[in-house]
Amino acid sequence: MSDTTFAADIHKGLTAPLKHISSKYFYDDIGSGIFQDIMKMPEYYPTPCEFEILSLQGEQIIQKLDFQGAFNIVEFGAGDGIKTRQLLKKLTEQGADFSYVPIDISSKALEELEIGMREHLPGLKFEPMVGNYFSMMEELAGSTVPCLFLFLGGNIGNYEINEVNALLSGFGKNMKPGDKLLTGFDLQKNPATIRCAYDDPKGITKAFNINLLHRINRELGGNFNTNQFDFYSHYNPINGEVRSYLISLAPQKVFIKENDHTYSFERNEVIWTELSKKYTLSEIEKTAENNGFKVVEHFLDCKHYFTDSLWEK
Ligand code: AVI
Repeated sequence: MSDTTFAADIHKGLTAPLKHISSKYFYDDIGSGIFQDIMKMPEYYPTPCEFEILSLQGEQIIQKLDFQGAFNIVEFGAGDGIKTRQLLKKLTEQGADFSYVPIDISSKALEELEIGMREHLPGLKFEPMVGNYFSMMEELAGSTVPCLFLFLGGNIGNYEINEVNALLSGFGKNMKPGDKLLTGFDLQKNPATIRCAYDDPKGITKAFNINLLHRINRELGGNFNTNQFDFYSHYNPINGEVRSYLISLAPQKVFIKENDHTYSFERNEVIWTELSKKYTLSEIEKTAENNGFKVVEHFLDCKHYFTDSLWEK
């Protein structure tokens, strides 16, 4: 079945002066599988760093929550939940009275998450919500139970600054005084370390990007010849931005049936596919302040590559 929003976004992106495809389209079933492979690559440090933070500093994070009685842990886009499970395990061991409320637009993703959680934490109160973040937060806003909101994995780095502010201020509007938000931010570090994480020698990240073209072929009846596109990723240590691109290797035309449109590409023309912004601690603090939050504490891994930053409304 074709998706009209996807088709319209692709048309808009491929007819813009700087061609682009939103990174949210990476995550069809195949792309999500490739992302799992990325997270296992030795070069992709964010996953083990955040795992370390949640495994070793769970107790300190819990102490800072300062919640009395029952509370909710609400997670935006939990993925496989392996990192979150480290924190939930600590809470369970301490006998905390909490419900885990993962929010996702995919009910399939939530069903898979539940299987993994139940296997490891059989007594967990698992109360999934299917929908978009803001409407689900509005539903939760009526409850008097304090909430810890989780936005982990460094996903915030994939948003441009205006989107970051819209997202965080939207979160803030739906939070009660005393509610907390724990957000994963990838930190600026040796540029070579970052470059290797986003341009791996086995070409897994390239396959992740090329899958966008396969997805257009599959779902929108495109005729991209994916051998005629390469992948290029660039880290700018001045502004902390990794920007990734697909590069057209030849002058070529691509027809997308769903849009009944032919798109032209020049040799070496780029399609921008992803922003992955790396932050400094002072940028994180400014971002919190600009959106009405107070930083409670930054929890960093031992290499200081990544932080889960705890904020209060
Ligand atoms: C999901 N997101 C935080 C990943 C990142 O690091 O920006 C997506 C990714 N793109 C390339 N490698 C991983």
